[in-house]
Amino acid sequence: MNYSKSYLKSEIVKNLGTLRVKPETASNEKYYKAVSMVVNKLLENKSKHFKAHNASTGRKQVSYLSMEFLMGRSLKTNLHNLMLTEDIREILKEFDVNLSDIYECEPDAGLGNGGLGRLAACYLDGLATRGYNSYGYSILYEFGIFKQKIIDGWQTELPDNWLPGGEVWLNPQPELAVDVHFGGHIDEFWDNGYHYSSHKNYSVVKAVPYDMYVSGYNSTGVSVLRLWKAESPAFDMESFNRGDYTGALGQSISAEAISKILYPNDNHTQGKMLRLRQQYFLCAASIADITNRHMRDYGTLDNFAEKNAIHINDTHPTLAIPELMRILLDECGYGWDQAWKIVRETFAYTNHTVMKEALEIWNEDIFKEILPRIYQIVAEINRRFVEEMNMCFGWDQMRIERMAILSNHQVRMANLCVYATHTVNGVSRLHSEIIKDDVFNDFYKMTPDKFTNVTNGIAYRRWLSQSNPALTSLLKETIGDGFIEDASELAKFKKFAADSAVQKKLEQAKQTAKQALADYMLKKQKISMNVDSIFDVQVKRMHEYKRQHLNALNIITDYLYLLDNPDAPFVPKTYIFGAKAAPGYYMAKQIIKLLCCLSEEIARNSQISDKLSVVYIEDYSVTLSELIMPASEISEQISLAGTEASGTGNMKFMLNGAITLGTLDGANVEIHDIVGDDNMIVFGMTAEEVVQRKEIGYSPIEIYNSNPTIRRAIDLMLSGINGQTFEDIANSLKFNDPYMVLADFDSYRKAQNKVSELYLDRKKWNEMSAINIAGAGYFSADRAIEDYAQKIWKLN
Ligand code: 26W
Repeated sequence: MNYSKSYLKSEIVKNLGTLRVKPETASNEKYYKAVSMVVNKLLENKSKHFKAHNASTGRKQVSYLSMEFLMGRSLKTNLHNLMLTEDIREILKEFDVNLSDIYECEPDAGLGNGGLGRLAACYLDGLATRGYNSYGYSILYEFGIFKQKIIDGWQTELPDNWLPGGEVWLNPQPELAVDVHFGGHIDEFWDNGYHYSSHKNYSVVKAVPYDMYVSGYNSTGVSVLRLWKAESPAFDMESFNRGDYTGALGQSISAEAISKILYPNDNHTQGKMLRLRQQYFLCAASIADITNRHMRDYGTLDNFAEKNAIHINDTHPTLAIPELMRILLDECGYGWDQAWKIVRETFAYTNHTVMKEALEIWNEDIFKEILPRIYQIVAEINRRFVEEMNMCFGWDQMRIERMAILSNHQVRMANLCVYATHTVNGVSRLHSEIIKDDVFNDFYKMTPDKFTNVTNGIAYRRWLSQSNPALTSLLKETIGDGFIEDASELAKFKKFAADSAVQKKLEQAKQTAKQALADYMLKKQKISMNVDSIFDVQVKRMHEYKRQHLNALNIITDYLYLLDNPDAPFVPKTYIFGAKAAPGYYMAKQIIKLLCCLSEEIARNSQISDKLSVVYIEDYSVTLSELIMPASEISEQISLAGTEASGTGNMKFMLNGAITLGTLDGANVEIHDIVGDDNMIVFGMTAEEVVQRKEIGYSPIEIYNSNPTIRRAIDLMLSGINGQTFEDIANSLKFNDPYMVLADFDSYRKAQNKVSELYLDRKKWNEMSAINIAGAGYFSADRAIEDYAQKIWKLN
């Protein structure tokens, strides 16, 4: 579809009118809204055409169920994907308005915590670009991931009220609202030799869908992200008239709570009732929507699995499985075996973490109380499963116990997922091996063919052509513009890696981006940055397994070295951090405080601060990552090997020419495969060595006692940094060190020294940088989606 500039201009003016402002006097906010309304309309129209095409060809539909979609901003990416950026820029110029200023008026749609939610958002882009018939399903949280404010080094959380600026992208579909039932009890009876059950006394929550459109790049495809808002059903007049005033009101209060706020936990479950309600709300509404559409198109669910692939993004939407069983059994009259066959051919599941504390387990009594019918179905799935297992492995009751879905008064979501789906995948090669060898080993032995790998990918245009214009022009000049559509063409850049003219421009592009980040930090946090120092960056959620405190320990060591040797040669470094901690994760908040205290203490020492500085970027977000990735020179990916499932930030850094300083963990392994030892700085134990080291017994206190460098750094935490002491971190490292920070410290420090040495040879450095950019094509979401489409969803 082609839209003329004059048409776009008149539409913008018209929408300003709707907003009751004149073009001459409208604020940037109003322009942001008006332009977004125009773009949203174009998307709606494009989506309509795409849906009509899909319906007429009877194509299989992918439904990606996820409790999180970390979308970030929409205007810039939609303009880019619709190839309208330049037209809109010129139109706005005619009104004396700057396009990049109006981008800044958009809040992030922060409907996710971190990697898992951002991956889901990237996949909507990939699905649309590859032209697949796709829906994302999630919850319309009124408040997304909290805003982080650091007060005296301590994280505080503020509500993220994103809807006032964000709702221009939401298209309500009230006619598609569905009811979701909670609580009550099940009446069972026999009639004519048939067994019936009926759900009584439930309370109703209304699920209203709001659609957000995501255009593909240079394709006719559009993904629909359908977000469910919870509402109380029409006021309960009956209870009101009966005099049950609180009952009539009470229902509406609890209904709306369901879509109020995103749980801010990453990799840690708390087993809260509201969270279970959220999960069932998403699953029941989405399954109703998918089956309703299918019935409208085909009039039967017999061919449901042939026409639908439903993907479960981690275990959070597992309840979609028993919910589809419920629809087939209770509402469509299928027998168990028929229904089970449809279910198993429909669902696939991705695991995103090996952390034990992230495994979702629900208390059986709570589960039964909130979801009585779903509980019965899960219990029956478990009964049949255990029966099946007893026939095969009756001699191994321990194994059956480990694999059971119900056990110990708990419902184990991961076991249900693995048993009920046709395919289970991990998110990087190493992670997929760990799943088979460890996390789901019992299941792997039973059904090895069920397990596969799809290495994660990113919507790379967001972090390259939309965020790094200087690098993008250099790439266009050297390899043409094919890479914007086909990431594998980035490989062509490799032959320019040693070209000194290209290297010079590459270095200039990096300098421009570093300056942009420095400008932002000065304006926003009143912090000035030395743009001639190495920008060494670790941005991701704050978690002990990601080892931001290993990074801190090395900085402390640098600091002590410079205190002793103020005049020693030292390659200037700026260590940059950005991370949110789960609000209840005390140790993570302590690590934030440690980093902030280090930052302040070092900044006060003017002899040292031009060589060494620490910058903590407040409120890390998708939008900030778009500023940070282009400015980065070192990508810190330093998790303990075997703990980070994949990582996706690592891919964004590489794409922007940062050198990875990392362990062989997650997708770092694949980055290493692509660029080799010469172009990545690897350190630390391998996943195998970690296992061995734990087997022989790991004693951090022995390292502390025998390694004076480590001892001195930890002792400084105890004696005080910027007037604060950090006993909890120090003692955890000395006496427990669950993520083996001390075991990897020496190796990490050597790697850091190697960074400084390499940076002195700028020719070599720029060459490494170019080789990383050239190697990043594999990590495109377009490729990852193609892998899912072929290996798992069987699309064509
Ligand atoms: C319910 C608590 C909870 C919340 C979120 C448990 C687990 C999660 C996620 C699974 C955590 C997560 O985001 N995992 C990340 O997924 C990314 C995308 O696959 C990977 O790149 C990261 O390595 C992984 O940590």
